[in-house]
Amino acid sequence: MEEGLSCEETFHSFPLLDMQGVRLRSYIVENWSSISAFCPDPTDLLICTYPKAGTTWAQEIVDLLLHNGDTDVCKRAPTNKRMPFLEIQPYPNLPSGLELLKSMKPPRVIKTHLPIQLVPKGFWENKCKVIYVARNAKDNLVSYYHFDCMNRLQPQTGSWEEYIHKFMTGNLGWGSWYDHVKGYWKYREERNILYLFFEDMKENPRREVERIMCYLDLSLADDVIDKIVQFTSFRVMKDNPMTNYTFIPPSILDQSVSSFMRKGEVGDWANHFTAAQSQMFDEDYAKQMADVDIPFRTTI
Ligand code: PPS
Repeated sequence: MEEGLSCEETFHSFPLLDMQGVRLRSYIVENWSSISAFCPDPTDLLICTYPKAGTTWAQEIVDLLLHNGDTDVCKRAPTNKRMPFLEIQPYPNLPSGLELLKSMKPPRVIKTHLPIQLVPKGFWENKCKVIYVARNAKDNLVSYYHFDCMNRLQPQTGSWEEYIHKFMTGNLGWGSWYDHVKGYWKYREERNILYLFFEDMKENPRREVERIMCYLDLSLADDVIDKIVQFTSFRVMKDNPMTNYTFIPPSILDQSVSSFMRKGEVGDWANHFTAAQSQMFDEDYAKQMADVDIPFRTTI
């Protein structure tokens, strides 16, 4: 359990407010001036995602790559302590992402869910490396729905049908999935962003681990890469108390409602969408994504 948190404490959800047209938890908007003023070191690495796209998975792979596959070192602390979440201020008695970052020396691995236009400009000015993980809209939606059901800090989900509409209209924390994936896609070459897909990571994790390794200018031995692939498999990460978010108390993340490491699959959306919902979603998707050709896959 994280220091400073008690199981008995009752937590309430944060309302969503608008920041330049993006829905964000109120405390992010209230602390916006310090978040946007954050200036990274050029050696810092940023991992960006729309929520539930595979952040934790990418973080674990990166941490292992940076530590030559040393699994003991990567168990030194929970994910959120090893790799601070830039814009998060969980609760007054817990350090914010910015406070954690201040206490760490570069090079640091930093997590954000901010859309590209809200990423502090220092990351671009300092030419930091940036890894983006994108996940197909339907599976991303399903994962976010289950997370919002178990996360006491997030607004109420409403019904599944209502939630689909919230997703389609960008009325969820961190805004529109469509704008998010398109924003990073548009700038991936100009800003040297490594743009990864969750589905590719599932299909061939070794290939994607190697892509990340090359992007980080690392060269690890074959057996170390094998070890990293094995240690970052869904099963192993689900059982690892440093990656499965059991370090957050159930009064915040109630894993009896849904596990943080829930299924980790491609295509689970088919167990949730009715045929009518799927058709309605696909028609809207075609319109929202008409201006871009990002090779998302809803099955592998
Ligand atoms: S968060 O809260 O935004 O940081 O969540 P995030 O880590 O982005 O996404 C959580 C989903 O990623 C799945 N996951 C994995 N899938 C396969 N393999 C591995 N190793 C893995 N690690 C995390 C996790 O199970 C969530 O997806 P769902 O579909 O809900 O299971």
